[in-house]
Amino acid sequence: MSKTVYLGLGSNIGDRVGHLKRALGELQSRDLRLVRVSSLYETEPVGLREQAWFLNQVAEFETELFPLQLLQRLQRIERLLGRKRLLLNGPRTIDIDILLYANAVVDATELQVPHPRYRERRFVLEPLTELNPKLRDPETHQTMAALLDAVRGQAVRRLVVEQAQIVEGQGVVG
Ligand code: PH2
Ligand code: MG
Ligand code: MG
Repeated sequence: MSKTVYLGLGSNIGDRVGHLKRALGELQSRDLRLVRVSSLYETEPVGLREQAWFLNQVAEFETELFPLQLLQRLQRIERLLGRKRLLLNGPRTIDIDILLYANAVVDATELQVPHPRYRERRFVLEPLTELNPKLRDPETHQTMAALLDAVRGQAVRRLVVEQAQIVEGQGVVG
């Protein structure tokens, strides 16, 4: 049985658009199929404020991978794209987080799903709401649109880029 998962991508070092595109290209595979992607959002850093603005995006996938298998896949791709873990919440070439995995709640040491901080982060809720405003949080049962309403304070800017440019040559339409 395949599951619907939402992944959050972020980059604030170097060629940010290039890193997001490359991550989406590397993620797509037989057991992890891209369904659709949000627009790109330029977002003010949350947590550690003294760093460059991020580009953030959310992508919806279908997968047969279990959550911990998916996590390993994401970490391999982060390493491939040159991610170095120097500073908690610090600058990164690419960060790929599991935001939601179907209706599952996972509480392991290595992985918590839903992502433990996504409900406070406009840089995630804005693209999630763009993709699926009626989607409900498996724990609080609030919709993404309702969660987004609570975090309007953080600055985000939607970049107007053609979808075709976002997932270059990956055969995704619409
Ligand atoms: N990621 C963080 C910490 N802060 N801020 C923005 N705007 N975007 C991010 O992706 C981000 C962040 C930790 O993963
Ligand atoms: Mg993160
Ligand atoms: Mg992460």
